[in-house]
Amino acid sequence: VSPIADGTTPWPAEDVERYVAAGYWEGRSLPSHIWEQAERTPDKVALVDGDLRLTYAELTARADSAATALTNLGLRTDDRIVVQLPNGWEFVVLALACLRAGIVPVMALPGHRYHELSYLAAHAEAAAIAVPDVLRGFDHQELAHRLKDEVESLDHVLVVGEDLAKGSVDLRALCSGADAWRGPEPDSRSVAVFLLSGGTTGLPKLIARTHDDYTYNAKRSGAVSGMDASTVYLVALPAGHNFPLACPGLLGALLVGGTVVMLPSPEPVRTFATIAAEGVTHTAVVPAVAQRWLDEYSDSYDLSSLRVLQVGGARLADEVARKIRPVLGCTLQQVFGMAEGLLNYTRLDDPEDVICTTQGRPMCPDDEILVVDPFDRPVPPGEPGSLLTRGPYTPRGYYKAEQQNARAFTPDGWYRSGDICRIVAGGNLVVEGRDKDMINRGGEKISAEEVENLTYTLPGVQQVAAVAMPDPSLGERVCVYVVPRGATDITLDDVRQAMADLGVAPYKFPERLVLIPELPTTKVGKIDKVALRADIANRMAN
Ligand code: J2J
Repeated sequence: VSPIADGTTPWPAEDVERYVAAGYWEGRSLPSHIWEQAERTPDKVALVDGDLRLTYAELTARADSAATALTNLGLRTDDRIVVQLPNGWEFVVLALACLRAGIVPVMALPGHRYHELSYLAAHAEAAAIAVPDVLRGFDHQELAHRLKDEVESLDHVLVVGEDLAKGSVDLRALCSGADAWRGPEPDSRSVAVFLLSGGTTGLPKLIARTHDDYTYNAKRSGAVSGMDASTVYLVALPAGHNFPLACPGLLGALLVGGTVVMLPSPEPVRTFATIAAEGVTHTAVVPAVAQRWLDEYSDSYDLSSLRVLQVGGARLADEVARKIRPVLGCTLQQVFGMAEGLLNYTRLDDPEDVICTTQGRPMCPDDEILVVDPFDRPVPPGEPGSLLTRGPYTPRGYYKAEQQNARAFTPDGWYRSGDICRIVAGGNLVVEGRDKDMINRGGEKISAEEVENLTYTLPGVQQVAAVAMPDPSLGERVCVYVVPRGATDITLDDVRQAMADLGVAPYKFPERLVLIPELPTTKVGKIDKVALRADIANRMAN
């Protein structure tokens, strides 16, 4: 039995049987499909990063060699590596090497800092961490060594960069060798990757995705977004996020023999030039980026190769959706997805109205969805309610999180997505809001509870509530309402500084603070966040 299996919640046997019988679970490891592809088209370009172009044969050879090198470092099947790498070829080679060797990458986000990474490394009991040396002025390598000193399980710091510190392993060298891989194929039911939950609790939760379910996740997504061997998929969002990773993302493209192009960010000028130069056919962005692309686009750019622009991660306004085809000349695909599993897509041949006003429908015939009232009773058709889901690629629990699982999953295994949805004609979902205490800052998910806990570390804070404030470009930003203790004067800078001192990811820092003598409460005595959200919207309008 695997050392991490006891932290996961397996699907019930009768569901497994159904998923296998229906062909969703193929009983093979995820990389076995990609290596098979490499056998078929060894000379096809698989990966492009700047001037570097790797064929399928070269990419899989590098990943094999990296798998062997990781094993030589002492890493074994089911060991975990926290991966926080920028979008570059090293990310892809390391991810494939891990999958090949059954080593489990924990997909951290670029913004994560000490506060998040120390927790992730400890909770996952990671044996290694992979980081850049310095990125955007932040010394990730130094932080990684601090973590290695503090987190008991952490033995190796793998670094991409020029300036390697003593004790760092050169990840580029590790990913450039030519050794064969001779280890066994990972079990298809074992954990392939750990993804991070979108943030509703004090600390992020880990989502264990298996080879069987994640392969299906990427393959079925690829079919729904029209991927084939002619696909050129651009990774512009952080590659460790579920969306660009596997929905269908870079893995989906590699599973069908397409080409993956890596860019460090979705900055419009460079992205447009790359789309033209590489003949990009598919890419994925969040609504804030789509808006920026619409604003920056002009006829001087050639985006004629782009067939599908996927937009998801936060609600896309209908008015913005309607501009995508006329301005950028491609088909919009709305994606309402979650690292927990369920993926909803508008289909490429849906009527324009469905594409522009809904967030699509589940990709799998055996995705189960329920829209319920606060007592978990199904609402009448067409009415808004909380979305519950189960299915062949939606795990039944978070990793080692009994308490959170009791809240986030029903006893019969439905995941409570926390989104308020309506089912409209054709079974499409419209996302109307949410009943989870999360702030969605341009697709980056921030737990209100976490921000509150961090703000409480200031001695002058008697009470605090974090809420989303509306924002024209990012959709939402973090606002904190603070009841000060006595006559203390608390400023936004105080709160931000406290969070910086604790090593919190900067995207979580509040961007507005409102001092208030007391917080409004509901009839049952809970903090009334609906009232606070209305209050901040009102303050901003005036
Ligand atoms: C409204 N809210 C949305 C949408 C996600 C593809 C796309 C996105 C994610 C993702 C993902 C939304 N409209 N179109 O993993 O593979 C909000 C919901 C949801 C939460 C999940 C993918 N698309 N959301 O965003 O795990 O609140 O995944 O429950 O980061 O984002 O967040 P996350």
